[in-house]
Amino acid sequence: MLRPSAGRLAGFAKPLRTARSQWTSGSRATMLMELNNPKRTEHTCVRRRTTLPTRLAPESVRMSLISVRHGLPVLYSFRRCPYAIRARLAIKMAGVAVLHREVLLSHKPAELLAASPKARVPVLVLRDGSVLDESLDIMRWALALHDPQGWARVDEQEAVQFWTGRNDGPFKRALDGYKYASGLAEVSLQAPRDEAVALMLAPMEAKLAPHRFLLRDSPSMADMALLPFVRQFAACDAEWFGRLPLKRLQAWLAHLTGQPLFESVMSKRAPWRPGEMDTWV
Ligand SMILES: N[C@@H](CCC(=O)N[C@@H](CS)C(=O)NCC(=O)O)C(=O)O
Repeated sequence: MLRPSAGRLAGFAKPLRTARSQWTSGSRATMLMELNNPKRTEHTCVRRRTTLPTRLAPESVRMSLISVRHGLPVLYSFRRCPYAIRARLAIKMAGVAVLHREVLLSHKPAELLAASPKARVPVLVLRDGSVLDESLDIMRWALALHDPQGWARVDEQEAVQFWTGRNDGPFKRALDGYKYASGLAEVSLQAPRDEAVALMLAPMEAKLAPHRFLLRDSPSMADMALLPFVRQFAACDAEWFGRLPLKRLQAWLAHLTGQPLFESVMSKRAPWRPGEMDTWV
């Protein structure tokens, strides 16, 4: 179970090679080191179907010991964090087994701070001790190992960068302005809300006219990386969002958040405490 068969590994050879050219972030060196590590097969533990319970039952203790011995990557995550959600989506889609440590942002464990002084989630600590602490890098890492639905395509790299750049920059700032103004006077939330619609949601609506998803008729990394943020925007005032003349975007959001994949990465977990049994993603 924990060591992928030769057939599975052979299946990974192509995605691993193609993804290498897509990495442009600061963690590139770290990830190349990881992929060049001949032992990488030991942590690319793949479960095709995620049937294991998210909390380890007593009978799973043996499995847990095996996984610890094999040193699975450790994911520090926070359930509602949109960056962590996108990372979990890619990890789950790839079927890569990682140990999940749910974090309270108000009480971050020392292990997380030691791994990444940025003190943000998500953080993925790999078997060789290298660290990925940018959500998009974690997505690329997971999809480079296995990308059964072709979310990450080399020829879409620029488009993904365009959308995620706009999302993680100006849209996130407007979203925060809107979110934190919710409950205050209407006038203080209008400006960031309108800005978010103008710079992100309306252009997304336009992109969804020729095809069902942002770049094509099937979901890509762009869709999955933006989804948690659009969801957060919509949740600020679901009624108001529902009245927007953005029918394609609303259908896109409802469809993707209604998928079992999305639901499965949103399951509730108790915060991890040092010394406690880890759970699987
Ligand atoms: N650029 C980072 C951003 C991650 C981030 O900002 N995460 C937030 C939670 S949604 C965080 O950990 N904030 C630290 C805090 O609130 O203490 C990424 O893409 O992973």
